[in-house]
Amino acid sequence: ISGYSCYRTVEETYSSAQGLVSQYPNLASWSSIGSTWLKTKGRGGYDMNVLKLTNKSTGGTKPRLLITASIHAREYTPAELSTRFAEYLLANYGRDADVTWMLDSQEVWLVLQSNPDGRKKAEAGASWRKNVNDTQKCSNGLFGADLNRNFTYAWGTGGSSTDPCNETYRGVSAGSEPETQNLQNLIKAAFADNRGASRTDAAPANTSGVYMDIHSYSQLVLWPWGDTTTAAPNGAALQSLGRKLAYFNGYTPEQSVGLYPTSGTTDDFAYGELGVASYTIELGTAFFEPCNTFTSTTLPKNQAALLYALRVARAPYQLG
Ligand code: 0X9
Ligand code: ZN
Repeated sequence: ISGYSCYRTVEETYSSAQGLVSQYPNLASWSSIGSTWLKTKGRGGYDMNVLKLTNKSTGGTKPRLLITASIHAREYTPAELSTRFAEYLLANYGRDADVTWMLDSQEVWLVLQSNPDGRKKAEAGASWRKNVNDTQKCSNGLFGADLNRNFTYAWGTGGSSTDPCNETYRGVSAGSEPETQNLQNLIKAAFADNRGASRTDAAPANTSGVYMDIHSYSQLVLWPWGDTTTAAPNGAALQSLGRKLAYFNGYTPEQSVGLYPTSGTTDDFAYGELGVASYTIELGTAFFEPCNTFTSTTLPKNQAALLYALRVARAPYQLG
């Protein structure tokens, strides 16, 4: 559509990522994290992939920033922002001292398209949010599970639907969807050394890593919990970094329940299971906005926020 040509399709996103790996073999890798729902059924579908960025010749376990983008199919802006962020980091390695230091000492893992089956339906013209699991038929046509209600931590504790035809359908069981399982395994791999934060017990102050799940839209920076107004045990530190991120992008920072109650979400899983500093960013003012406002506003403001998240990923509860 004219004015929106900046949003790469699933295939274009994947080929851009593969192009980066060929261009920067010492800095980038691209690997499958598993199959989408359609692929598990042999009905087409996709591999889900992670793009990992770091200087491969400097070793040791490095702190990580994990970004998942566009888990909701019609939210195009997050995938494009994340792809541009990867391109920015690679293009500036060896040129910009800050970027060079960050890729020498830290890692960025990006899932640029977190719901490629759904995204394909959106690209075909549907206003699609969920995955495309059509096991349960829907007269309204809105089958599928909301992947951001299907994660296993405190699944089904409010703010999700038991109706398979509802846009916030939580799935038949906790972690039932292959996309959820692939993303949960990746989150666990990224932050394997961490221990979880329980409802009452904070993650240690020296916990490393930052997780960002990027959506559109509403101009928000959100952090756990989503299913209770009680502050998370690391709430003060989560709020401090959340407010700092909001300085960069100009958005409103708040605990996610303040938007509306949710459960089974990405960020509550990452924080609850692994104690990692976890945020949901809601970009901009539309699922996808005209390319001129994306390029002039949403991209630079949020690139700055992502760079800050990467800068503090070695100790977000202390540096953030
Ligand atoms: O409802 C959602 O999943 C998110 N909004 S969206 O319009 N992109 O669908 C907000 C989720 C906020 N809650 C948590 N992140 N826990
Ligand atoms: Zn969303």
